[in-house]
Amino acid sequence: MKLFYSGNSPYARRPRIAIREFDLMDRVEELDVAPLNTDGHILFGHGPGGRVPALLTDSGTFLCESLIIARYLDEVTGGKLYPSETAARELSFKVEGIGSLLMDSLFTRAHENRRDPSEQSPSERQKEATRAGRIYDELENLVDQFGGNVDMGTLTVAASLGYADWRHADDKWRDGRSKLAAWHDDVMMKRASVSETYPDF
Ligand SMILES: N[C@@H](CCC(=O)N[C@@H](CS)C(=O)NCC(=O)O)C(=O)O
Repeated sequence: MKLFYSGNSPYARRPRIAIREFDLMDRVEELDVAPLNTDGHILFGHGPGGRVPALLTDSGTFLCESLIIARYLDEVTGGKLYPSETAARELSFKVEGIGSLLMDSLFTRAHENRRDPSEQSPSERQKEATRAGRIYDELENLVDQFGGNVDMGTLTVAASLGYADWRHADDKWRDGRSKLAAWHDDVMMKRASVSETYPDF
């Protein structure tokens, strides 16, 4: 398999962490395809999206969207990416959903921040900043429940918080959220899968 990614993409970091965490390094070749959206870019040879992450399977199927890639890698590993027990599995899905919401919100705001000032929408930025604040708080409340788990739920939250460190340092998401901060900094960042893929900035 080939995984197409770009350096600090939080979406691509999800499968990149999973590949390291669930012993897929010898089965997946990672290809950094930055910069994206250039004329004749390799991704356009496979499909219309041009986004990372994307996975080319061994049988030649091109998969896009991080959630689909996680589902596929879960199948490939015989179910290693999510717990099998029902309650734990539902918690993992719940946490993955919240982590995904955070990623989308942070990414939207970062995109907005980088637009030409004449095109920026202060109300959109505010809406997403408020949403991110609510999600950080929810994660602080939930971390006692999920903190000991290593699955696509917790790995997605780690990827989102790392992106917040890079693009939204002003959020200061650790302030007043000591349990979430300790989980990210002292538990997740101790894992090679998480520290090796942390954004470079
Ligand atoms: N919903 C997609 C989002 C992926 C995404 O937006 N990736 C960004 C990089 S972080 C990208 O490829 N941007 C290039 C573009 O939108 O043309 C997923 O979950 O995989």
